[in-house]
Amino acid sequence: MSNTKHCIELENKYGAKNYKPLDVVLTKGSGIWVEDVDGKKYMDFLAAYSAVNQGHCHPRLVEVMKNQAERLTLTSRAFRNDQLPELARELCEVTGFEKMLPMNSGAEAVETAVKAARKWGYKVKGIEDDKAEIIVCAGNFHGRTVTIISFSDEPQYKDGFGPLTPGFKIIPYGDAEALAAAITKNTAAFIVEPIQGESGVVVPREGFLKDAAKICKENNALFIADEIQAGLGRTGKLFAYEHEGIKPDMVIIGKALSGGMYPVSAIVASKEIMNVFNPGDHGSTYGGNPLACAVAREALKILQDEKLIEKSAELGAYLIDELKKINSPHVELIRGKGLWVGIVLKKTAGGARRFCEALQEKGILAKETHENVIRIAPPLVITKQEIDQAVAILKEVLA
Ligand code: IF1
Repeated sequence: MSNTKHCIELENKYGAKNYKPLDVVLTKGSGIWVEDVDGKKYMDFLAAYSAVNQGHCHPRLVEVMKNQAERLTLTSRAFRNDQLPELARELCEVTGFEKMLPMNSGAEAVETAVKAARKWGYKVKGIEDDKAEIIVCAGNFHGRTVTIISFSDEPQYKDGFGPLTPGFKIIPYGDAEALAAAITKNTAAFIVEPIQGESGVVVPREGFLKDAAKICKENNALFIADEIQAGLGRTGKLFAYEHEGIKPDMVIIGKALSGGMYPVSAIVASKEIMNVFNPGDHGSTYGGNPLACAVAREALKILQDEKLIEKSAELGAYLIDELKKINSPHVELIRGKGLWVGIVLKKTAGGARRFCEALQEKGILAKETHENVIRIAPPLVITKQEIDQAVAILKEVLA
């Protein structure tokens, strides 16, 4: 029996079936490359949904992780540790915000943002008790907790998980007029992905984020950007909202904050907003632990030292140009920003999954989303030569 078959059988037997992954069992990774248990090598064109922007097993992250693991890993927030203050300062300095609050997963950071926004709504804006509303967009993906799925418009994410959390309104993505119409004196915040990932790398019309930020300001509601997937270089800027020259009131960060080493997330905001939290209001056993903080500090430095944000802008534009040159009967359109691209297939193409399986065969791992989109997001450490290599394979598969 091949190692692959063995692993798949074990997982199917003992694991909950909440995923339907490609049948590739990975055991090693380095940079953009991963290797399966049967020794086959692949280019990773998903990068764990942008968590591995710095590349697999980045040597600097491995080193910091090892050193910190030997020193101190967890104190809980009942005591202080010497890594959190440094991460807090460094994260605030690179993002240009005054304060941060550390958590672990992306969903926890989104929950933190929801709690901060509601509390700000009551204590600062003066919304009547229990009346706070948060506006979100159709097609959003912000995580899997009960509160977060409560404001998803994907029926599967909610089916069987009620009763759901009230207090959310959904407007069409990219529609500033709908936001203006939906916003009321009870609106605490608007939470938005600057580019929607799960929805298929959907880039809103130019000016939408700018208009939305203005509407929020005029109505004294917080503009909150979920940059968990779009942020930290993926779109060719540190944060995707920078493409429109705006500054949100709060930013939610996760995934690549640890370069794939360990779950680390955070929100950043002004003092005024963050000060709604008092001791005991919110927290997490692992949030802000020294191992997480040491890794995140290094992950941020790698983005800067290796100029990965600039690389994403340059190589992303090159990749999109090259993909647009492919003459395929199956491709409807190519969209994206930086090294984040959705290849949207025609209805007649027979679904994106079969193309992802063909890519796997030829040594590229990519993941379909929403039936018809092949989503492409390699680690930002990719080279131009590797992009050329991948484009040649994509050309064959899409022919
Ligand atoms: C899975 C999707 C991507 C996110 C944004 C918050 C979170 C995510 C913008 C929550 C997470 C993930 C989760 C992962 C697959 C992936 C995903 F297809 F499900 F939607 F990337 F497109 N905000 N996105 O994209 O972060 O709690 O997972 O750390 O398997 O659910 P998390």
